Amino acid sequence: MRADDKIILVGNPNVGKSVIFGLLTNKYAAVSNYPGTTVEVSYGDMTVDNKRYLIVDTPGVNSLVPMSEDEKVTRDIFLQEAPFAVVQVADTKNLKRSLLITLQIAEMELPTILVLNMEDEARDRGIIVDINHLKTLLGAEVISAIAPQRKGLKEIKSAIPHAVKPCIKVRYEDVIEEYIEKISLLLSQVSISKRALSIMILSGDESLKKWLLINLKAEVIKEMEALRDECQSKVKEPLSLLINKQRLDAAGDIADKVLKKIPAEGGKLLPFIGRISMHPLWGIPLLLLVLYGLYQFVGVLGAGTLVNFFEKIIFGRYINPMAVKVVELMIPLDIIKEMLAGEYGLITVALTYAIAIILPITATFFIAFAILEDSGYLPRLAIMSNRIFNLMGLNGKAVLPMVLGLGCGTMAVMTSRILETKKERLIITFLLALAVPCSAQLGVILGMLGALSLKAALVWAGTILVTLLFSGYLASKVIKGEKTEFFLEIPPIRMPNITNIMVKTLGRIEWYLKEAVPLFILGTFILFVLHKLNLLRVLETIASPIVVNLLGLPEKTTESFILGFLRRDYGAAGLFAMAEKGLLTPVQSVVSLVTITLFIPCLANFFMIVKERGMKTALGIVAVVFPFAFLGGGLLNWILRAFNVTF
Ligand SMILES: Nc1nc2c(ncn2[C@@H]2O[C@H](COP(=O)(O)OP(=O)(O)OP(=O)(O)O)[C@@H](O)[C@H]2O)c(=O)[nH]1
Ligand SMILES: [Mg+2]
Repeated sequence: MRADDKIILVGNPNVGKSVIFGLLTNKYAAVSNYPGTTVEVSYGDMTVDNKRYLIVDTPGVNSLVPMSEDEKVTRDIFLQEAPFAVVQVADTKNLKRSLLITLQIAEMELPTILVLNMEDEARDRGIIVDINHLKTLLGAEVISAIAPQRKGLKEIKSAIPHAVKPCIKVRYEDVIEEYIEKISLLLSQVSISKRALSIMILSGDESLKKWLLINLKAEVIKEMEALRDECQSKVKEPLSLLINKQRLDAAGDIADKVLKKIPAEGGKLLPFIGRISMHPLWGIPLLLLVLYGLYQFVGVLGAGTLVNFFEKIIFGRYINPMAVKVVELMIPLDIIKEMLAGEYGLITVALTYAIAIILPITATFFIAFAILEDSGYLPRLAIMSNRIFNLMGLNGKAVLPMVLGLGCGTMAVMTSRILETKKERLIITFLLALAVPCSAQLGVILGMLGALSLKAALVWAGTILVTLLFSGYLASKVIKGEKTEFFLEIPPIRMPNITNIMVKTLGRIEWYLKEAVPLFILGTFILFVLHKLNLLRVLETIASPIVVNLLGLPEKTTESFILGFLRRDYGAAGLFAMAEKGLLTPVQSVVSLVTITLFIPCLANFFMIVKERGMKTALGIVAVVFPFAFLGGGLLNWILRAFNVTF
């Protein structure tokens, strides 16, 4: 058995690569109905005929000449690994676009299998592909598939050991061909063909530079660059454009030969919903409906009914009294007793908050969010908000990470890789840290606001939105860099897949229990220690000018802010518990909620920012966000009191 037989799964964004990866390897990779779900490579094993292969799932690409960071990840895989074969997953509805990538892989001279996925949706639109003819034209295996129904899966598996190099070849115009030859002569053998690499170099792919510097001598690179400039001087259009155009023509020719149109047989309802969801006017009632549904499901069912049940009944009547009794009986030391079941007890506070308050809320939010992710609504929301985001120097594509931030800011920082410029990525990271509440926190906030009034909810949402727009606008003025054109692939509206939603929700709950709950226990323990050393009082006194005078909150709120350092949702949960006990007036509730929403990102998010943008940026963001949160809360407090607003 050779361990190095790698199979690379590639294709355009949102075509089903991760579904196929999951089926081949029995390993779950996130699947959603929007482009850019996968931004990092994942690996899994598969065995065919007693032979093991390593399957590599990659971020979707529109071309193997990368435009954004996630596309670069995929291109780099080709340069680093010499794959045994490439499985290209294509959307049958978009054959021409897919063939553009097929031609690039063929240029690399790698054994290839082309999977024409989403056959069901293509058929609904009356699109049929002559598979046999396409096989002959490409000189490689072509398999049609409907991944979620496992159709084509067996065929893919059994084709992998016999994959062959496609024989199709794009001939570029003579000058380009001449220079491809010349540059090839300077190259030594790499994992992809010299011809493919020469074409990449001619395309002027900047992101290739680092790799070239490592693998070639400086004078060779200089010579190649001179050749490229020479070639450029002999043609009118930019070489990259010309090369792409000629490849596109070739892809178009093939598509024309194999595509057949039949009468469409698909339903009308889903496409109709898809259209109105982006309509400048009708899109708004639909958005309100979605928000209302979210509020009912997360705010009323999750934060109301379920929390009540878990907190008051399960924990309040059974677990906590029992824990107190058991601790009383079993533990001899008073201090340990207090640590487990006292005012800052690990069982009576940490577990109760984590399991009885936050878990039901996050679980309902995870379900709702997974449904939205699977339906294809999120990219449509991006289109709708394009204009607002333009004000902030961002395009609608940036809404995607923002909306995903409502799920989890940490993941969203990673998704910002789909944005093309550094400026956009930086602004998004900043806004995510400042003003986008994550699912856990949002749920708790919704729950608290639900108990107050609609007016309170509107004031909270309004303040956050104004802050978002204002700081986004400022950031776009301060941070230098160019703006890119808006281009976002809109997938069709699909019926959400129950299994996928369940797998995803369970995966996220598992993540929550494993990573978040221990942190919460740690947070409560820190509070306990501070309390025992009498430092809590000292801290509260130090924070008093800000918490009491500026924000107009009770001193005890400082504890929630301390918890908020670990995770913002714990901060919110602390407030939730205070409000439940009647320690916060409605105005104080709203002010504290706004402050905790704007509060610094949680630890996990902070580390992700460090990983993606570097320590300096991360610290810079915290240094801006922290005072901003208190100033924002303070300002709101002042306005609410000045105008005598009640809720
Ligand atoms: N109707 C239909 N839907 C499919 C098919 N294959 C995948 N999907 C859906 O298409 C969406 C995208 O699937 P993913 O596996 O996440 O796509 P991907 O290619 O990994 O996407 P990125 O990681 O964003 O590049 C999901 O909502 C899937 O459920 C298919 O054959 N038919
Ligand atoms: Mg994927």
